[in-house]
Amino acid sequence: MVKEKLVQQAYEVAKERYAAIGVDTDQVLDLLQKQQISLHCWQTDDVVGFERNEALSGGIQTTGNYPGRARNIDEVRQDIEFVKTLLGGKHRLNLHEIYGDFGGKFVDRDQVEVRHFQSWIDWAKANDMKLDFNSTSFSHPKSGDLTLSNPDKGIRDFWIEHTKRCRHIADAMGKAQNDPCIMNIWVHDGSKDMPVQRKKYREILAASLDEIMTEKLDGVKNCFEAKLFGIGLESYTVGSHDFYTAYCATRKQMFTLDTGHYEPTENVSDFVSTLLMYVPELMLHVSRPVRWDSDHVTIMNDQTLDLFKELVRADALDRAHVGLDYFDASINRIGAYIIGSRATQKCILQALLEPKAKLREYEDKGQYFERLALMEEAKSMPFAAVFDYFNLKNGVPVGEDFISCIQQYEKKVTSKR
Ligand code: RNT
Ligand code: ZN
Repeated sequence: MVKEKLVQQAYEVAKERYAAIGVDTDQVLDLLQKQQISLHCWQTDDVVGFERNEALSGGIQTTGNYPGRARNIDEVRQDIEFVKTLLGGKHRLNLHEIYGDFGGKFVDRDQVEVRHFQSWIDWAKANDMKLDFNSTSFSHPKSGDLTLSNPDKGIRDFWIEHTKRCRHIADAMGKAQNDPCIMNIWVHDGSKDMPVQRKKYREILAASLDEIMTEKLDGVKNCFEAKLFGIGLESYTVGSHDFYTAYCATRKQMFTLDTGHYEPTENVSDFVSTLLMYVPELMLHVSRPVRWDSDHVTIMNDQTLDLFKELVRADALDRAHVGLDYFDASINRIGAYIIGSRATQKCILQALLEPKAKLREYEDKGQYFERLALMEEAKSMPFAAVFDYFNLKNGVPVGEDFISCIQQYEKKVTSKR
């Protein structure tokens, strides 16, 4: 009770402080309330899925063996249902094809059907969540180094068939939820050492993608994820940033920007404004690279803040779909979920609380000292009071209170797995 009162009082003070710099916190809270985050199902089980129960391939890797990994579809659902109770707002669930409900049978990737996801569609409806989807070209005997860009027609056709089927599944999800399902296409295709026919594989990839996209399906919106390199695929990535920027621009498709897929010294936010000029929408994979695309848990760091600030400054937050993409197996996986989702919300909130109008005015007048000064001041404005109030209003734990909730869940559920 005491805490509630303090949170309310702090919010009232914060509201006045923000009003003084031209920011309406109630309006911002409405925007944050509507901002959905697509929760990546793969944080629950280290990207293993239910197909063959094997560790990852395809140049990505989880490290750590903290106990409590979700081992089956019921445990994944149980974890997501719990995660939902700790987050303010309404969120989506992002599934990979390997998380299908295969009923204990082996279903190869070129055989997957909508019916393998019917129980997810029903579950999502019952839990008031919308679904997003991903084709899965890694962790399979035919994954190798090249999938959709493979010169071997047999292998290429296998993956084309898989991805087409995934579009049908996503379409069914979108239609069932009356809102397009965002389907991401990421293939790890690349090479450990220097290929001499770089153009050839890129041409094949573009042709495969064009073929996959021929059928018009209203329930699905596709997005294409670019990458710098994968483990064991360091010298060449077929679907590089320039490849997908050009592909998405010419095909008018959504581009997936994963914050782990850039050089450590690059600031991802710098790519946003250019992409927004030439592609219709962005899908974000909010992650945290540490020295490489390590997929550490997202935190409220400068990179993530800058990304959302850039989107808000460009009036384009509504053109971005926010998703998470990290997989940390070294700490409590549910804790990792909440830390990353809440950090993302905090970054979005801070971006929305920036005194945008005033900053633009200073810039237009060439008042650069004033612009920098206000930017700096905005950083230490009481945004946390607004975030606490958001959580209070949503009836979810405020501040560090979520730690004990996760400890209880661990005691009762995950430690028994
Ligand atoms: C890999 C990509 C991709 C995957 C997920 C599991 O580097 O970021 O998005 O992490 O599809
Ligand atoms: Zn990603």
